[in-house]
Amino acid sequence: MRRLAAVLAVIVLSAISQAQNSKPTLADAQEFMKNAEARLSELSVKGNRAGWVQENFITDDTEAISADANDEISAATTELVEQAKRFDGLKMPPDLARKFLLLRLSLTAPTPKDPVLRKEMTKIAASLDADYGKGKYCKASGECLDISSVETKMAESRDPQELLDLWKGWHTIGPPMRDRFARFVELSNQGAREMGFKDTGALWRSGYDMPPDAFSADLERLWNQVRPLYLSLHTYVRAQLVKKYGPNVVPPDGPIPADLLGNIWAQDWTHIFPILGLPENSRGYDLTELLKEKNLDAKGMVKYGEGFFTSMGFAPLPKTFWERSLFTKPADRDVVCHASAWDIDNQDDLRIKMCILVRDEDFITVHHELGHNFYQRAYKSQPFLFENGANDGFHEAIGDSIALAVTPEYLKKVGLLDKVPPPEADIPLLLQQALDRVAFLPFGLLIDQWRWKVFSGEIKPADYNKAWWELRKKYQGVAPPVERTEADFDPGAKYHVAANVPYTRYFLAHILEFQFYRAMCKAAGYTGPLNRCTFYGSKEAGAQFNKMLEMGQSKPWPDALEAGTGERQIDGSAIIEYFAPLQKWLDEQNKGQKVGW
Ligand code: X8Z
Ligand code: ZN
Repeated sequence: MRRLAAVLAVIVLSAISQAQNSKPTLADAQEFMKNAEARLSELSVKGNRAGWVQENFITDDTEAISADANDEISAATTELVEQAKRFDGLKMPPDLARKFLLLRLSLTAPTPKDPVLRKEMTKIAASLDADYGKGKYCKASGECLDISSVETKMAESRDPQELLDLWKGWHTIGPPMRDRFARFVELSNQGAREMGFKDTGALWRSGYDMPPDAFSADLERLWNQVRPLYLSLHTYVRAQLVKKYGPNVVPPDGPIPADLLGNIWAQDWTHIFPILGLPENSRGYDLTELLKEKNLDAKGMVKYGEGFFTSMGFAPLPKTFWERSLFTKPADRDVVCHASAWDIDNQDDLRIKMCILVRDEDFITVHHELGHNFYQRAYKSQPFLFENGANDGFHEAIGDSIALAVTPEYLKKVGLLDKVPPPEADIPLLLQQALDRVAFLPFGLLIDQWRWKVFSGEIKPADYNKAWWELRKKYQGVAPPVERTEADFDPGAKYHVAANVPYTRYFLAHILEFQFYRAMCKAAGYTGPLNRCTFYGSKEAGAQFNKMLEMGQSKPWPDALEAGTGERQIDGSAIIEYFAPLQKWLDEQNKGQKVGW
């Protein structure tokens, strides 16, 4: 009898386990995804609140709270990715299959399954972000400069000694991050491998609706398209800097010292316009001056940004945006000043956090950040996993494409400028624009060329800094202004490395934004030269743009691109067309000069 009972028990148990192992159905997958999205959505709100507080009030406690919240998100995501494996091979409708794909890609810092290692990693991530936010250059005199002061001084000073001192000073924030960064790379790679990726870089490259290698090849194609334009600009700027500082400081046929370009990372050269050999008033106006003349404050600048979007038919920002955003640097505490846009509840609680200065560069950045917020609101009715940019480059390009439409004609329309400058001002205005958008291109590309190799192990910690400068020379044609060694960790002095934000998105954005801009000009019925087009007030342009925005990440990005522009490829022809008159002019000026370094 006993034996029979035992046999029966075995039979029953094996039937139960068979039922559990039996092939899951489509209904199971739908149910799983519904629950997964609900759980992640709730955790993301918690994570956003913790992140907001941490970056607005940097203390040991807020750092710990934020690390905990991220730990919870990572734990849940890793667990869901693991559980989702049982649906591998199940035939699903494209929408659902896309959600499973996006779930696997959703962590930019994939964590190991082991909770001890996972906690170690989320703590490191929070501490690096906080270190950057707290970062200061403290001089021997005891005076300390935060990033806003360093940036202002780098923009204004023309004294090579002072520039060098500021450059070296800011880069002292890097070395203390080095060991934690290396450990972060190890742990995150372990997490990526456990999810089935070769390493974290491979995971990042998988987010573009094509195989990761095809994406790398596409970047190369785009870079080759715009590289000649960059070289023309580099050659002209270098020749002018040789005139200003002499051949002993700036080698006429070598890379440009990275501290002379008006920006601590040499990624945006707009501030050196006055030393580039053009007459002082050649642009017809100086946006910084206009903003100051109008006595605009930080909030006033954001109001102008909002006004551009509403003129195109977008609804105004909610009241809470104005109550909860941070527009100016608080005097009494450390905050992460690096500008960012937030969508706290994945619905209407939109905010920006930015230490705005009344100057042209920040006017553009305000539009950049609002672009994120208007995108977020446009896709808020999508399911949770589709609440994102078509790809991350789209998210970065929205506000920038609006900022391109901040032309003299626009400034006149909104009462910031009295008289539109004559056509002769076009070259100076285009040069000004190129110092921002074209100078940035190689920088936008190289950060992740470095990080992808760091994640793959091709660049070892012992070569972090050497490899960094090799890439900066190769792509940007800049050199460190003073000898560097492996006691330095210069990548850590850039926010996105410290905060683990992927960077290729900005390279893509700087190409896409011209495509968006050209398409909106067309939608607005504009037919003149591209660089003078504004679509301020065009409801047609707004409606067309919105078609792309409201899709979020629900479809592969070429579908979204098509909805917004009629094109299916990311392509440099719009940026080339925009700058064509300038490139012709630059090449005439550059006759007889060596191109490259
Ligand atoms: O980080 C940003 C934005 C926030 S997403 C201000 N940008 C990059 C940078 O500052 O390095 C915009 C341009 C490139
Ligand atoms: Zn951005």
